[in-house]
Amino acid sequence: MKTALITGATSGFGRAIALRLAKLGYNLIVTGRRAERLNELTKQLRSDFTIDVLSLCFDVRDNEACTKALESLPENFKKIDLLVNNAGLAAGSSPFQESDLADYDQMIDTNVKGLIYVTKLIVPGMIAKQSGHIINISSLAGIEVYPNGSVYCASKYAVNAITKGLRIDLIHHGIKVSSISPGMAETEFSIVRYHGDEEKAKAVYAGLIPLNAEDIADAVEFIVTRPAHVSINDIQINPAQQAN
Ligand code: NDP
Ligand code: 8X3
Repeated sequence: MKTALITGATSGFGRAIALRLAKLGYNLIVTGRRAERLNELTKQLRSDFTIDVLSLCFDVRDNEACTKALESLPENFKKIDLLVNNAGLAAGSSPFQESDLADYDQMIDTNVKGLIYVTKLIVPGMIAKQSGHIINISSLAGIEVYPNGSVYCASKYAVNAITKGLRIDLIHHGIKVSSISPGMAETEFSIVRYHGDEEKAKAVYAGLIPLNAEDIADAVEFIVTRPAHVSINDIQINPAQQAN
C-alpha cells in the first residue's frame, strides 16, 4: 500500500484529495493547523476506509515545527510515496500600493517557503527509495496576473518555478513532479482571502459556476493513476465560464 502526505487537509481541495486518495487505497498523513478539523477528518477516514491515517497538526510556515513533525514519523509512515503540497492561501485583494505587508508575508511564507520546508523534509526519503511523486497545487494565478493579485500571483509563479526545477533535479531519482493549476474554485479560499467576510467571498462567484474541490480531486486521481512511464507536468483547470 502506498502512503500520501497532504498538507492543508482540513478544508477545500486538501480534504477532498485526502478522501479521494483514501478511496484509491492510500495510507494517509493529513496535516493542517486546525486540530479539531484534523481529528474529525481522521475519524471519518478511519471509519469509512481500511487505511492507516496519521494526523499532524503544524504550521507550514514554521520550519522547526515542520521538522519536528516530519522527522519523527512512526515506522509505518516513514516511506512517503506521494506528497501533495496543497496548504496555501490568498490574503487580501487590494492594489499593491494599498496592501497590507502582513498579508504579503503570510502568502510568501505559506505558499512558497512552507512548500519548500515540507518538500525539503520529504525528498530525501524519496531519493533513498528512488521513487516518489510530488504534486504541487499551483493556480491559474501562476500563469496569469490579475488586478489586486500581484503577490498572490507571484507566490504561485514561484510554485511553478519550484515545480519545474524539482522535476529537473529529481528526474534521475525516479521521482515525478506535477502541478495542478485551478482557476476559481469555491472552498474556504475567498473567506480566508477576505479575512472572514463571507458576503464578499460569496460575491466572488456570482454569475458563474465555480470549480469545486471534487474537480481538483479528479485531477489528482488522473495524475496518480497514469502508468509508470507517463508523467503529467501540469493540469490547468478552469470553470467553463472563466477564460483567463
Ligand atoms: P481552503 O482555504 O479551503 O484550504 C486551505 C488549506 O490550507 C486549509 O486546509 C488550511 O488549513 C491550509 N493552510 C493554510 N495556511 C496554512 C499554514 N500556514 N500551515 C498549514 N496549513 C495551512 O482553500 P483551497 O482548498 O481552495 O486552497 C488549497 C490550495 O489551492 C491553496 O494552495 C490555494 O492557493 C490553491 N488554489 C485555490 C483556488 C481556489 O480558487 N479555491 C484556485 C487555485 C489554487 P488550516 O487553516 O487548518 O491550517
Ligand atoms: C486562486 C485562483 O485566480 O481565483 O488560486 O485567484 S484565483
